Amino acid sequence: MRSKAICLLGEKSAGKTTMLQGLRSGAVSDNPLPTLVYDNQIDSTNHRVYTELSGDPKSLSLIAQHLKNDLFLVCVDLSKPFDVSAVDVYLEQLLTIDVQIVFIGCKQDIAHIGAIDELRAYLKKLDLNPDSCLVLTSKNTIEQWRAPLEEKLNYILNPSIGANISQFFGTQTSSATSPPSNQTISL
Ligand SMILES: Nc1nc2c(ncn2[C@@H]2O[C@H](COP(=O)(O)OP(=O)(O)OP(=O)(O)O)[C@@H](O)[C@H]2O)c(=O)[nH]1
Ligand SMILES: [Mg+2]
Repeated sequence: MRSKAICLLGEKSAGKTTMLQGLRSGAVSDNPLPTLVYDNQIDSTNHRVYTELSGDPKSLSLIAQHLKNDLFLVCVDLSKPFDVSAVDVYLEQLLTIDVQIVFIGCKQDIAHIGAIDELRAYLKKLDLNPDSCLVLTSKNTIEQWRAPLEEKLNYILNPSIGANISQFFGTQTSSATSPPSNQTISL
C-alpha cells in the first residue's frame, strides 16, 4: 500500500509538533524542541508519512515540494488574536492547486478571546464549513480530539473504505442535491 503523505504547516510555535505527538501517541512532551526547517515522521502502522515544515519563513519555499501530498494540516495558534496573514501565507501557495486541507486550531486550552470565532469567520469567507474542516486541539484534552481527528484523516485518506467524506467537507453553499464529489476542498 502506498503511504499517504501529510504535510503540517503553521506559523512558528503554533503547536504543530505537539498536536502530532498527541495524535500519534496520545502523549506530548512538555517542552518540544522547535522544529528546524522540517521533520519527517514515518507512521508505518497507518501507512503515512508526516512532514512538519517549520514555521520559519525560510521553510515556506519547501511547500512547493509537497504540493502533490495527499493532505495538508494547516495549524493555527489560537492563543493569539487570529492573524489572517499567518494563514494566507500558506493558502497563497495551496490556492494554485486542488488540495485537501484540514485546519487545526491549536492550544484551545489557552485560546485568546475571539480567536476561534475569527478563524471560523475566515473559513466561512473562503466558502468552507468550519464545522467540518476545522478541528480544535489542546495538549490537555488529547482524548477528546484524538479519535475524531484520526477518524477524519482516515476518511479523507482512504475514501475506498466507503465513508461519505462529503459529510466532513461540503462548502457553505452545498446542498443535499449537490452531486457527490471526491474533491473535498477545492480552494
Ligand atoms: N497550553 C498549550 N501549550 C501548547 C499547546 N500546544 C503546544 N503548546 C506549547 O507551545 C509551544 C510550541 O509548541 P510546538 O508544538 O513546538 O509548536 P510548533 O508549531 O511545532 O513550533 P515550530 O516547530 O517551532 O514551528 C511549546 O512550548 C508547547 O508546549 C497546547 O495545546 N496548549
Ligand atoms: Mg515543531
